[in-house]
Amino acid sequence: MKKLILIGRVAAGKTTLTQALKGEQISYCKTQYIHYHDTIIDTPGEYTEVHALGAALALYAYEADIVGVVISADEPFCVFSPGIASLVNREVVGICTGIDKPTANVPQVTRWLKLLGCTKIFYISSYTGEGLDEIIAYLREPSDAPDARPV
Ligand SMILES: Nc1nc2c(ncn2[C@@H]2O[C@H](COP(=O)(O)OP(=O)(O)O)[C@@H](O)[C@H]2O)c(=O)[nH]1
Ligand SMILES: [Mg+2]
Repeated sequence: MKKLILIGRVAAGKTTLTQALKGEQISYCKTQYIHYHDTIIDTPGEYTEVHALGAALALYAYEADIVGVVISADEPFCVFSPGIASLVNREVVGICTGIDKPTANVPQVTRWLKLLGCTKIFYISSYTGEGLDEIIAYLREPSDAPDARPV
C-alpha cells in the first residue's frame, strides 16, 4: 500500500486514526516519538506545533507517498499556513477527524484544508468507522489485494 504520514496538532486524532485504519482496538496512547509502521507514519503533535521540531516532519514526509494533514472537526483554529502543500513534492491530502463530535464544524475545517492546498479531503470518525474505507481504498496500489488494509 502507499505510505501515509499523518501530521497535525496534539489531539487531532492521528494515533486513533492509525489504530482504526489498522483495525486495532482504540486505546489512548500519547505519541512520544515518530511511530513508523509499514503503511502509516504517526507523528507527535508537538512536531507540528513546535517550530524547532518541524524539520523532522519535512524529512519524514520524503519517506511517505502521501502527506495527510489531520485536523479535528472541533479544532478552534488552524496552525498550518496557507499554501503549505506546495512545500513538499508529495501529494498532500486533508483528513478531518472526529466528525461524530457534537461540536464538529466540518465546513470550517474544509475551508482550512482547501486553503492549505490539499488535493483531496477525507471525513473521518475513528470511533464510528465512517470514512475509513475511503482512505484505505485510496492507499491501495493496483497490485494490492482488493481487501488489503494498512499494517
Ligand atoms: N469522538 C471522537 N474522538 C476522537 C476521534 N479520534 C480521536 N478522538 C479522541 O481525541 C483524543 C486525541 O486523539 P489522539 O489520536 O491521541 O490524537 P493525536 O495527538 O493526534 O494522536 C483521544 O481522546 C481520542 O479518543 C474521533 O474520530 N471521534
Ligand atoms: Mg498521537
